[in-house]
Order: sequence, then structure tokens, then C-alpha cells
Amino acid sequence: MSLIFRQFFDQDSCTYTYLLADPLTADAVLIDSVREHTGGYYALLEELGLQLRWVLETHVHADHITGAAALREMTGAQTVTGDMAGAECADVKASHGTVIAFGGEVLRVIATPGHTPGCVSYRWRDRVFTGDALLIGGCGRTDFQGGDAGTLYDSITQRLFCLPDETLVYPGHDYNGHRVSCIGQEKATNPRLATLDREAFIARMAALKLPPPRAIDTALPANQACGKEMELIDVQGV
Ligand SMILES: N[C@@H](CCC(=O)N[C@@H](CS)C(=O)NCC(=O)O)C(=O)O
Ligand SMILES: [Fe+2]
Repeated sequence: MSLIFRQFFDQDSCTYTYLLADPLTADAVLIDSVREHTGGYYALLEELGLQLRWVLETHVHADHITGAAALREMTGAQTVTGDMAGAECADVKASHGTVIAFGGEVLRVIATPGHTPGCVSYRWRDRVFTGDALLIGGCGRTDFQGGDAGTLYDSITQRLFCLPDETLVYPGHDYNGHRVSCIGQEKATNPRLATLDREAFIARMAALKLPPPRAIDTALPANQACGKEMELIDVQGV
């Protein structure tokens, strides 16, 4: 079972970005890229001789700007978001069950709304990329961008926790230095989900009272345009 897999970390926003590729055909995808790192991804793609096919977003991010538009321009890759994300710029608006193929590999889209209404997770082989739906020992906040704690609870318990226990969980962020978990571990130990029922989870999320992400005002409009430069957005009236 040959595969290419890399996990990148953006120190500024604690975002994880994932590179997946089929070494037999050299087709690659990136999940949740960060605009500041597009040069680095491009250099690695060149070094490994890979052709980027898809740039996938788990959601419209509030804390960093995606590299999607820049990567599309540099490589010709197509961009993918959830169909409820409200990012008109995306080439493919994926819904629950959509299959994204690259080389001999497939990614399956799992709709996991709650952190935002348009959040999706991507399942690949024995792994699931959960964005900000399920974090390691936590979950995405639900206090802005149309977030809804009850919806998030349902997504996690009904769509993610029914995957096999050994499925590896790769989140969109980690603020505590964790890199990977698995479904069985999150079911057993996630403090928001292992011990709380739906009502208690909703109450816990309402009590979090977190400060807004520092970059929210610039990140949201930029990401709705797939990360295009703001000057360009203004000129084009997007
Ligand atoms: N301090 C961070 C906050 C980032 C933040 O709010 N992250 C969101 C994801 S976009 C979240 O859900 N965090 C969950 C948590 O902090 O428990 C920043 O300013 O960027
Ligand atoms: Fe987020």
C-alpha cells in the first residue's frame, strides 16, 4: 500500500495542512493550505515530482487565509469546498457522499456541519481529515459563522464516531502539540464528547466565551474568494 503523506503545521494559526499523493501516478491533493506557505508546498511538489490535482477546504476559515487561489494559479489544480460553505469561487462544491478522485485514490466527503454550516470532513483510506469539526480532545467552537453546537454534536456522534475505531483522526488545528488521534480514542477520552450528552455539550459550548480569532475580519472575506489577494477582489468586485 504505497502512498505519500505529509502533515504541515502553520505556527501562527496552529493550522494543519495535509499533502496526499498517489506515488504511482504522481497525482496529489492538499487539504487546508495556508497562503503564506504556498511557495513551500510548491517546492515540495516539484521535489517529489507531483502534480497537484485538488486543493480542498474543510471550511471557510476564520483564522488564516487559504492558499487555494494561489495554488490554482501556480499548478492548475481545482479547488473544492463543501456546497454549504458559501465560497462561490470553488471549482467543485462537494456534498455528503461526493467522491474526489486523484490517481488511483479516492477521498470521500462527509458533511460535518456545526462549527460552520458548510464544514466537511474528508475520508481517505484509514484516515479522516476532520477540519474543525473534531479536534484532538476538543472540537471547533460554534459561536460565530453560523455555528451550532447541537448540529456539531450530531455530526460528530452520528457521522464521525460511526467510523471504525482505528480510523486515524487528522484535525484542522491543534493548540496543544498533538498531531494525530483515532476515532476510538476520541470516543473514549474527548472531554467534550465522551462524558457529555447533547444538552450538556450545548451548554458547555455556550459557556466557552473565547475571544474571536485575531484574523477573522480579513480571513473570512478572503477565504470566501478562495484566498485571492484583497486588492484583486476589490478590483474585480468579487
Ligand atoms: N487564538 C486563536 C483562536 C483560534 C480559534 O478560535 N480557532 C477556532 C477554529 S477556526 C476554534 O474552533 N478553536 C477551538 C478552541 O479554541 O477550542 C486565533 O486568534 O487565531
Ligand atoms: Fe475554523
